[in-house]
Amino acid sequence: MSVPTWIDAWTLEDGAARVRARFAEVFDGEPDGVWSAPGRVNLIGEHTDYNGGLALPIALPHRTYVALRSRPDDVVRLVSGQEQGSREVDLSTVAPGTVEGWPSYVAGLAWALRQAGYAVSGFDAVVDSCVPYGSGLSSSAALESAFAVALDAVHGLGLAGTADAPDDAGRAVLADACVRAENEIAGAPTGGMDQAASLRARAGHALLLDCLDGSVRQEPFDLAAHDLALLVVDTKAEHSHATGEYGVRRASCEAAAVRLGVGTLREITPELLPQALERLADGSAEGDVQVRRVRHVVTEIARVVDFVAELEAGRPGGVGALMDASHVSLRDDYEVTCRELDLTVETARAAGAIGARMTGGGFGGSAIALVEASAVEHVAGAVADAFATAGLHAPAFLVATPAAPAS
Ligand code: GAF
Repeated sequence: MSVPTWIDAWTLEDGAARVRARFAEVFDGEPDGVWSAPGRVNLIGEHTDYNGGLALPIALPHRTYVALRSRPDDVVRLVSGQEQGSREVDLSTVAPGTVEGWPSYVAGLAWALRQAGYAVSGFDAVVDSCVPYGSGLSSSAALESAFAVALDAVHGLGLAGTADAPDDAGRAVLADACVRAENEIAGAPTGGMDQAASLRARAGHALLLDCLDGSVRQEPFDLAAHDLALLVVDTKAEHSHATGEYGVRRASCEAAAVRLGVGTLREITPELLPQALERLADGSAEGDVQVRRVRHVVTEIARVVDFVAELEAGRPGGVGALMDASHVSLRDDYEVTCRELDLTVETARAAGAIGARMTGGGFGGSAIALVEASAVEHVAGAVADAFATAGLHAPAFLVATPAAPAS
């Protein structure tokens, strides 16, 4: 039996101490402060955000930490605990395509805040993270969101509120800036669920996000009270949304919406779905692809509604079939799973999971399994064994509990 590797979350104190100490070392002196923001897992509602749909993420205890000191000029100097050396960006030159790699998310955010009319200057910053990178757990949104609350604080923008009394409307503005940074400067055409989760989720709750109007509802989410647990499996199959297939999926949905004469696919209710699919199926290969993409989006939005109904009825254990159906839809209709994700889901189910599905954008990344609390080790061991037998990289595991947003 393989021994599962667990991805530990740093404590807030440890994360802050790491970036603070490194800051003193490389930038001489103290930062103005330390901020942090969580990664996320999405419980259900995948590839619905850019279609005006519903999603249900939780914030993870795994966070990205930033020690930052404002500068009077436009220079941004960045140091990461995950690499050697430093990066420098001149904020006055930031535009689509001008910044490479992870600094594009940070400089892009400062750029987006300026575009929105907020006076933001340069800064020196050290960043470090226990959100696994490239694992579909929103390391990029955690990075953007940590800088969003940092810049909000040092420039007194008054958007984030306090840790005890977060300002949701202001955080929605910060989330929009993060999305612009990601779409326009980092070049990843993502939807907005991840930034909303990192900035607007609440500890102990799942965030019901309505991407049509940006409204949110906090749904109490306490699996432990039901002797359940949410096991997250980082399959180590790397993915990136700045390249290729994610954008192709999004373009296909947008083209289908145009053909159907709707603003977003949210307007296609389950009742309207059969006739919409009939219209899209024009005998062409692209028509056939759009049929499957739209069927996923519409049924997935309906599954979010049903999932929330189970939670509100006090039956979190009743969502297993919805998770399984979500995975099948993402595998067969949306075609965003991969061998590692499918193997994880099949193995977890066979080992007794109540439900399992990929989470996030797919093409690699992570899957989640709802399990009896007493079965966490057993299911994780079964998945680790299955990967070893298949000759795949060893996956890593964590147990997700809904944690606090950026602060
Ligand atoms: C990625 C994107 F960043 C999100 O916006 C969302 O579309 C998700 O994939 C799929 O639900 O995480």
